[in-house]
Amino acid sequence: MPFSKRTVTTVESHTEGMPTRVVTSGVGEIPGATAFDKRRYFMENMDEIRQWLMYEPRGHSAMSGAILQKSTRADADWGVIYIEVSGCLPMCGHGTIGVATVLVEKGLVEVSEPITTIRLDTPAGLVSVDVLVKAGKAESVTLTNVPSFSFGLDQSVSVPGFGEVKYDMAFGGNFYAIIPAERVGIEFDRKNGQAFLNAGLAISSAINSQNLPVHPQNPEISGCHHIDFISPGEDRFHWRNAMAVDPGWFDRSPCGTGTSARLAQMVARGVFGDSDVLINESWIGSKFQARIAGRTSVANFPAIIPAITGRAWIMGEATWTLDPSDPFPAGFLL
Ligand code: PYC
Repeated sequence: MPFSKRTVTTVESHTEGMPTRVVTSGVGEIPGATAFDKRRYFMENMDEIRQWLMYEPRGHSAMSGAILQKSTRADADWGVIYIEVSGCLPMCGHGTIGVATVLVEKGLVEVSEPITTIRLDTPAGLVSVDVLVKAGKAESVTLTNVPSFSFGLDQSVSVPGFGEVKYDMAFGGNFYAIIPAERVGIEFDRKNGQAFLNAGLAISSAINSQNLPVHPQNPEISGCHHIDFISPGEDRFHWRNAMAVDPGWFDRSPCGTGTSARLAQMVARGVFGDSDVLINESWIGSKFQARIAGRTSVANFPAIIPAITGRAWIMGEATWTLDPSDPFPAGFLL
């Protein structure tokens, strides 16, 4: 490839409708003693790679991906740095399900049937996944997420155009503000997508300026960029969500870290127990199952270990090259 300034290979997957572009080669080893350090180094020094792969014309306004790395810890098989249009999340549930599916189906881990267990070194900590494998195919993935906790029930901020808005703040690998859809006066219907995105942006901006959430053990994890508008489903353990993400897109999957946060919030509200199973349905109707795999604490916060089950599919493989004369080496967002 004589005109290429950079070449990266990817496996393209989607998890319940949400893309995970899994980078399998070409980025090299990102410097850092831990996955969290690697994420910081990548954000400070290599962000043009994220923009190049996530923004248009190679990606789109809701693009998401993950870069495979060597693990920085002896007890993990692979390291992962999550990338998306909005930046680099410490943890991404749908991305983890996509990564696990790619690792199994592309033979990047030793596969055993019916369950292949993979341990991932993520910026948010060690995450273990159990992949249900049949005839070499990853049928579903159950991810045991980082400890998730309710950060505060009945919080409130003043939001231009909406007045005082009450929400519950919970952490599931990222911070989530959880708000019943009817509270913002918007009918839970796809035709109202833009209205939910506008409300989500206004609310997250108000939260980040008036009541910034900061992780009690890692102050570098702060801010709320995900607003989880929830709506009841068929029974008390089936919920629908419109997950509005800065700078204005919906998670197409039910959102793994969001589902973890929601579980922690339901536990804090006393409406979810150890033997219950939550069906969390995305804006496009795809579903994750969630349950409590254990209990722990994070600083002074009682926490749960969520287990989230979902499916991912490989759609293809790509080799991305950067022509030095390309006018959009870092892409663009409309
Ligand atoms: O599945 O955790 C998730 C996620 C975060 C943002 C988009 N998906």
